[in-house]
Amino acid sequence: MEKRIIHIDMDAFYAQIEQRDHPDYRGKPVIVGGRSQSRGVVATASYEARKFGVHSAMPTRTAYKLCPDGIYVRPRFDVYKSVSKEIMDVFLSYSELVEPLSLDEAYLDITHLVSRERTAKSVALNIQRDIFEKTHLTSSSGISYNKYLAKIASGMNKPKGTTVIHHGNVMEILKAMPIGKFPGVGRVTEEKMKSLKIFNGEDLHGWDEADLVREFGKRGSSLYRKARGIGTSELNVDRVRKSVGKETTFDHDVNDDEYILKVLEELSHKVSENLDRRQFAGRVVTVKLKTHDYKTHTKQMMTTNPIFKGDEIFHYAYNLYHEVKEPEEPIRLIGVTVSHLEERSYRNLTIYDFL
Ligand code: TTP
Ligand code: MG
Repeated sequence: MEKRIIHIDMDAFYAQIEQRDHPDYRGKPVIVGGRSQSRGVVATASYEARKFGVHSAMPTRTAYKLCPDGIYVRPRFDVYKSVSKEIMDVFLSYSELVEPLSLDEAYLDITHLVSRERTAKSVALNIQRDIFEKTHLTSSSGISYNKYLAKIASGMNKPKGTTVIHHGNVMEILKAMPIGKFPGVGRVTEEKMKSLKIFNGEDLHGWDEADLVREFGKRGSSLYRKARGIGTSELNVDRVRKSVGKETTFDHDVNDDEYILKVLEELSHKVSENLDRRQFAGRVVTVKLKTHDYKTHTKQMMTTNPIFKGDEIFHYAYNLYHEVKEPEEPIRLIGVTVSHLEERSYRNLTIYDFL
């Protein structure tokens, strides 16, 4: 089955954060980077500064000549890292399958979230909205059926873009693309391509695989495929979240069953919301509690079918609670987890899911 991959990339990441945190920088050319006098380079520039020709990796000295009235600031990596973490949390609330590429960009496999009623594009828009609500920062997204096309798409309408590359427009986009913009084509390769009269995707498309391999070695095959919209959709995911759990610590030790069960019911519904969002269901329910002497007790149970509804989770949690809770012992923490997760349903996707 064909996958649905989203590539998300924050707009002018460092510079946008500086503008967010310093309202007087907004709407102005902001350049984040090393010292202007000596060897420093530009990390990034706001879109206002880019109009002057300033860009990443340019010596700050050069930037200063192009844009003498710009606001030059030193990077605050701690802040950027904590924002990056917030973004990552948003991604993980949509999919287990997230491959971060740097602080401000990642691939997400959202195949399981797409249906007739819910397009991949609407999922991307929701993610961008959530990022904005959480961080007050804008991002751009690209949606396609493999990774490199999703990445190309996210760069097509920056800033605040949401761009889909599907089977109906892929060749048109690739053929018109300057050869230097193809992923994997650096400065040196670009020059060689041009000397071979390959200026864009259409020129590249005209070459045989064997000829490309002769000129560019192994990379020739990859370029041959890239000219045709073929690429991998497998994410490199090292950490897969295999369970969803919620817990509450009480202000003081509690021994009121009615009250504790009410909390447990709320937690069950929160777990359900999280599972629902990612279209997952699980086969094992675990209840955990900590007694007043900080000892942890857990009890788990296998369900007959994968479950995800709040009431179902609570049904199991209710029984488990009565098995694990000692009547005389007050507790200070209660939690419920659903694990052994699986995707709720698969269906075949078609080109129409993109539209
Ligand atoms: P990018 O995503 O490449 O750039 P950007 O987010 O600033 O702008 P946009 O995506 O809208 O084109 O890089 C993310 C951050 O990484 C960037 O804000 C600063 C840092 N960075 C460097 O420090 N040096 C570099 O050469 C590049 C390219 C980025
Ligand atoms: Mg970016």
